Amino acid sequence: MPKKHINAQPDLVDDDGVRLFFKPVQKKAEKTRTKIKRSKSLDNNAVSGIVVSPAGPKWWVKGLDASLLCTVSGTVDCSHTSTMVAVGDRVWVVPLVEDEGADGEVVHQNEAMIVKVEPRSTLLSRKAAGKQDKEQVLVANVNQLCVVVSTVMPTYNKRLIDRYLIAADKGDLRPIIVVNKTDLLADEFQQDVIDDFDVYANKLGIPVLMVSAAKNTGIEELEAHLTGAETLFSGPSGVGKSSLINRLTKSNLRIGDISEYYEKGTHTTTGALRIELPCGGAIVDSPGLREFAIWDLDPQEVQFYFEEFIPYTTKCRFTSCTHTHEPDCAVKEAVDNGELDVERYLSYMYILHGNADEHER
Ligand SMILES: Nc1nc2c(ncn2[C@@H]2O[C@H](COP(=O)(O)OP(=O)(O)O)[C@@H](O)[C@H]2O)c(=O)[nH]1
Ligand SMILES: [Mg+2]
Ligand SMILES: [Zn+2]
Repeated sequence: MPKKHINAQPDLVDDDGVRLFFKPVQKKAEKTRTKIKRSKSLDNNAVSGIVVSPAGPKWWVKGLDASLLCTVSGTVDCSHTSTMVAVGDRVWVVPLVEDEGADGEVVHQNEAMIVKVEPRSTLLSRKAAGKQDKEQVLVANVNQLCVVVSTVMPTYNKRLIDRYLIAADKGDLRPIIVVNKTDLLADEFQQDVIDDFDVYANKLGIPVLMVSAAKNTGIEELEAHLTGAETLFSGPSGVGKSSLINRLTKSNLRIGDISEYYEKGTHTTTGALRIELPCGGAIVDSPGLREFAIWDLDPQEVQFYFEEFIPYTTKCRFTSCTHTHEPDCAVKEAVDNGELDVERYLSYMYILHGNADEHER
């Protein structure tokens, strides 16, 4: 199975305003604000913490006994090259002492400077918004991806689900599919939706949970899947991610108006937020990912992410078969006779041809 590549060309400033360590020559003024220095010995005052959310150009870091507002400047010890700091990163910070210096600048007690970012065990990235061909790390060190969709309002989109599943596979994240708003579906249609997810639950072995945040059903089963894990909640906006997280964590995230809030322009960042679960583990909430493009995927690789195709791909007449137009293609035959799911094949075609489905956002 092909794995993630994180060898993106670093740029001066990434989308969240984090200063990276390579600089284009034409921007000399920005030089040396942040330097990377490997394996430098840690400051005696450094404390460890986890990055919880962005705060403009700064970051909230949760230490053992306090939350600290952290800047990334000066010298940072860090081994990765794309997006220096992301939500979920394990970091070391040096608290800033109350400054009585000549410039009279007062530094608040809850402020600190990130001096080291630990290597990431996993990461989920996307192509940065806009034209630039650049990787943006959305979240680090999660080990599950919970794809949240809803039965209706909005109706789930399988093209998008399959894209998320590829992202999970690339990032080594265990996938879970949550279908929320079952309360909006008449009883006689519940089974139809369950059948529609049969390929995921029974062919691919992915947990598919039917839940309702409004009616509080299925929440305990969901909780059992989340306990002790670091789980990213992803999915289109409006499906009920925040509502579910509020149910699970007794927190008070804003419901309904989050995406509107982000679209108003005051907050253009994709601000993820890590929230600890009372039962152990944590959830990372992320606003709807508008341009969820799969980073760094070669057309020849796409078929390997559709693992149920693999027993058939070896039976195609041509070893280089793309399973699109070739004669004697075992994958197409299996789709025609119902052995392979036609919707999964459709997703394969969309992704292979680089088409984002109009409706998937
Ligand atoms: N009927 C129904 N509405 C829900 C459910 N979960 C969330 N909602 C509503 O869906 C809208 C979007 O919810 P929100 O949690 O903000 O979705 P998010 O954008 O994915 O975080 C709000 O109006 C919620 O009240 C549910 O299980 N059933
Ligand atoms: Mg939300
Ligand atoms: Zn083929």
